[in-house]
Amino acid sequence: MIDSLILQQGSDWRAQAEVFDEIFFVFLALGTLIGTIVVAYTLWNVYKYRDDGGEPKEGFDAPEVGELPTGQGGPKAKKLFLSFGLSAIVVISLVVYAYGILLYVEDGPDADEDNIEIVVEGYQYGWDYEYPNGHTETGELVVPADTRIDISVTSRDVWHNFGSSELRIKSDAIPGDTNTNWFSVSSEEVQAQGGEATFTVECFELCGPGHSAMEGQITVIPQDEWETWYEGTDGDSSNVEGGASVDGAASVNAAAIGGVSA
Ligand SMILES: [Cu+2]
Repeated sequence: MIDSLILQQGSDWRAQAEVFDEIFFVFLALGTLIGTIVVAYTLWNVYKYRDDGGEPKEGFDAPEVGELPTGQGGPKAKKLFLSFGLSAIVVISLVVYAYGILLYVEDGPDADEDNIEIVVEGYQYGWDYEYPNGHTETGELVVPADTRIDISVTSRDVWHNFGSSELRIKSDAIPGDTNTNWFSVSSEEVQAQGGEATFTVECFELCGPGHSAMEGQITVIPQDEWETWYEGTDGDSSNVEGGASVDGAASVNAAAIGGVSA
């Protein structure tokens, strides 16, 4: 089970939300399973070794406080080594599994350079977004579906923290420093939300009296709609070459991204 989960990440893009939900589920399921076994085994021993008022059985080596378990009838400390060994296997498996999957979260999926880089700048009390062509938006970040969005998060006044609970992303916004993160929303999700998926952005660092109202929004729309919108934005259009060539680039982009996610 653990192997197939790690391998799965190379074959397809997975949103951070999906990865974190999976880690949460794996830890919850294993914790519940092991907790049930430990509590059941404890209760069983409480019953088995209860004081029923009778005399102890012949040759029974009763455990004493402070003494290592001896493994009744078997090699010394058999149960101790068994439980220690099983615990070690479970813990090491979880560490390897979680570390492997978190490396994917760190690096993100391979976007073949079709990613979009957005500079996010926090201020008291809101968010500014700068697109590759120099266009800026305040409050609402509009991005295309099925695309890896790379964000560089910084601040122009005090410490903030840019995050979206629904997307499971969160990055410190520190003046003079830049933290990078990524997210990607599938077109299936956009369709499920009626052609436009919206996610609330909040500040997760107490930054002043307006902190609790420091909200923004990430809006994800279909790729073709986004290309049209992006062409219409002002600012330095160095990355958008205008006219027919943009349509050409857009369809090449869409084909390349389709190929990656297929
Ligand atoms: Cu803030």
